[in-house]
Amino acid sequence: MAIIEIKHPLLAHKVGILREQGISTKQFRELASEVGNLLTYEATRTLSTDQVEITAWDGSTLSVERIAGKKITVVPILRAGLGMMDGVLQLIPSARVSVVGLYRDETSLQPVYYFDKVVEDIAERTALIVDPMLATGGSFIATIDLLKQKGCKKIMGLCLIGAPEGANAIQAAHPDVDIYIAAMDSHLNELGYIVPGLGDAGDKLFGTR
Ligand code: U5P
Repeated sequence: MAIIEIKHPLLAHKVGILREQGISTKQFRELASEVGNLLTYEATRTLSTDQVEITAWDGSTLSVERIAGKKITVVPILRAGLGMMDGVLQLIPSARVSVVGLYRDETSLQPVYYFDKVVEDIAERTALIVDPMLATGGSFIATIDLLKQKGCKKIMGLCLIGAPEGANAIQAAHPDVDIYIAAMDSHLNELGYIVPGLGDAGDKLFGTR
């Protein structure tokens, strides 16, 4: 299983507003972050917990659950991934952040690498990649390649909207990686935009168009 579309009324509602023409930068930012938050809640269902003993309010010893062993690093793909990151960090406030800089060449649609700053102990952490749009899948695949090269063993992804082309590409390249997605759309147009989609997520988040 690699692509997990989360069906939830709150997600459907918020993604519907994100698609509206003329949405303000402020509202787009708020909603992208909220969807990131809701997807994090779903993706982290698979984390395992350990039992630990605490001293409870009345002085008694109590066994409670704590998220086990390996810690998380959030991996926003620059720049659009930053728009979902705050929502993720609200639920996992102590997560380290590993940034990967890629842009998509407008003609070839291939991802072009320009920067990364990944935590040193990546081999010990679960990576949670965030990028709002899964179009050709090139950006996600390049990021997963990079993280695996650095020794990362457990990788998940969060995405607002995906296209079947990208979903198939990830399933073929990295079947071990689960991507949690709020909406799966119809197809890509000739410019590599998701249809119906929401346009350019980076421009909407940063107000650059
Ligand atoms: N992208 C959009 N809107 C689209 C399609 C792609 O904003 O309709 C951008 C996203 O910013 C994302 C990147 O980071 O392209 C993913 O493209 P791809 O590498 O999956 O083709």
